[in-house]
Amino acid sequence: MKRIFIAFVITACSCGLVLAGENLATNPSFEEPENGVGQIPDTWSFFTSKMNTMGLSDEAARTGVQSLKMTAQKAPDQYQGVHIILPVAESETYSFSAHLISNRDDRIGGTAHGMLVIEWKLDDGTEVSRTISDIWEARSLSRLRWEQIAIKKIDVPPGAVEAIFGIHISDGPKGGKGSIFVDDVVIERH
Ligand SMILES: [Ca+2]
Repeated sequence: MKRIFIAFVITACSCGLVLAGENLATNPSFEEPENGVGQIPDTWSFFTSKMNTMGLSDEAARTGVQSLKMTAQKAPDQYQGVHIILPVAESETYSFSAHLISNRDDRIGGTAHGMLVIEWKLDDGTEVSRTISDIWEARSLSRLRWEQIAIKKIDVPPGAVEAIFGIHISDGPKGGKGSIFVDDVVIERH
């Protein structure tokens, strides 16, 4: 009986079924690649308006030994971030969260701010809509404790078949300075 049960579990996982509460974010703690300081985390893609000033760091970690360090570009109106893309379907509901902390040695400042964003896409790549978390601002982000930022239980909009889950940082109208660390991303399907 035990053997049959194990076989069932393996089958269920191999065909892509997702159990409730499973974290769909790949490389969620930014531990891959190992010894990856300065690199873009495995399975994540980056985007930027100008410079790429993001990369893995071992200066801070909420779990494991690495996090994603996101540094302001020090110029007005610049933005950048990382994202992963997942297939979605109508009738599904998603939550998306991450933990952030300001770099105590190079505190985030200026007009820097950021947010989590889910971009919902149609089959032809057209954006249906986007869901944005509360915005964190440099002046209020702690350098002493990790804070969670989250989008909670959002229904997939009609027609969407793909979602881009992004962690964004913007320099704001006067430019930003300093850096933050991001760790422990969770994407859940409810
Ligand atoms: Ca980590």
